[in-house]
Amino acid sequence: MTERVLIKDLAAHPDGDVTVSGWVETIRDQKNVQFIVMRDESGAVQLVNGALREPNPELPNSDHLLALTEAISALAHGSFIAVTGELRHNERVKLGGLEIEIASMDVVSEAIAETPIASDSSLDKRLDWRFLDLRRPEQNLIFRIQTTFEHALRSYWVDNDFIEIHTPKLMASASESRAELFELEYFEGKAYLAQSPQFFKQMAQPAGFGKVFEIAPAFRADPSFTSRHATEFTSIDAEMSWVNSHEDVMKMQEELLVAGFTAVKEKHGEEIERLFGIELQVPSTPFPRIPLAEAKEIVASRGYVVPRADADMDPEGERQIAAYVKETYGHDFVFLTEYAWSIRPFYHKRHEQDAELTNSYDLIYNGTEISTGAQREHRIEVLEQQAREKGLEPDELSFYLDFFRYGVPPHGGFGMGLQRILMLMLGQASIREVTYLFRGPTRLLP
Ligand code: AMO
Repeated sequence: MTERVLIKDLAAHPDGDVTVSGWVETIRDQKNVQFIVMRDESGAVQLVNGALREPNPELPNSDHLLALTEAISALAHGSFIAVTGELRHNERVKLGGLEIEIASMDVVSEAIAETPIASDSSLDKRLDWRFLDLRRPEQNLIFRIQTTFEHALRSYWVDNDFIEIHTPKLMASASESRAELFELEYFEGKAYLAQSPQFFKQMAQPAGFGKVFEIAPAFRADPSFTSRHATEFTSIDAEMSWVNSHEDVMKMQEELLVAGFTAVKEKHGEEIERLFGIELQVPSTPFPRIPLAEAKEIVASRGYVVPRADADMDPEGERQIAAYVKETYGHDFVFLTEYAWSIRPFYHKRHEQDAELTNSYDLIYNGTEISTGAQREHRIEVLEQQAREKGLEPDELSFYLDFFRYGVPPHGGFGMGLQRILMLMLGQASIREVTYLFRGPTRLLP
């Protein structure tokens, strides 16, 4: 057998002997000819065999051809096969303009003939059989896009002198709020799963790291079944020293996103258009910025009043402000800024001119929140006071408050949900579609 060739490389391969391997996607078993569409991680190719149904003593390889024909007839969808044959470029072949005439086929791993899911299966059923669902080319593309996107973010950060950190996910306290907290037994005591790397990414500031980032799991015991919530998701986090305000954080985040979207468009733009019917837009900078209070007025003037004047935008409010921004600025992103202190965590820095507001923002993309960012309060007395105001027990936070007692530069950062970005980028209805293995209140398997 010659060396395995990936299907995407066949177009540039000369006619002649090749070996390809992958799984059987479709079979057309006709009397005189058999066609297999075989897929691998890079694409699909048509394999063809001139069927021999009866022994033919005039053919020197009659036995071999008979056996091959029978083996193809017996093939189950999904089986993994390795095929050696003759590659022929032929414009009339719809699939990629080439085909391989099978010389020999090895059924490497047989599939059960009945496939448990079909193209019209429900999302839940597909997730039960996620490894089969992931064989679809759209799914394969999603995870290649994810790879490119994360790689571009990392490259941006590395080029800009950020240090990559890996903070622990087992914690002794809550990392955001006591709500949505997973508690687990930890030897003689209790531990909690990290809801965010918040405290430990901030620790890098007094540690003198300057600028840090992390891409890692975060856990939220959120019982909701919305399209945008998971109990475990991938959090993209950054934190940097010496920011003057949240504006510096937004500037970095928009540059970062431009780097990510540019890389995805360059590498996968055509396929995204072909498989998802979406022409990916690389956002221009600066992204529009609208103070939250003003955004609520704009939304109200469009006929939708966000319930509870003192609260965050609700999903409909987010959709409305995004529609306004799209109509007015032609932009898919908008920073909503200056959130009220009453709805922000204790570690956000209050506005110098107006203590009711904070130096913080949310980032909305295509009508859904993808990120929260802020300048942090770094003055220990103020931070302790803010923790008390939020009803937190400074004792329980002492490990965190200690970070601020030995000198710490002003700093700020953001957290951003990877799956939300992918969902919105690719026009998917739920983060379940873009999560390798989704975790929700009723899903721990597979
Ligand atoms: P926040 O709680 O807003 O902020 O989370 C940041 C981003 O994480 C994503 N996200 C989720 N994605 C899927 N399922 C969930 N249950 C879920 N919860 C959050 C969202 C959200 O915008 N420490 C702050 C960030 C900071 O200030 O640096 C934080 O965690 O995309």
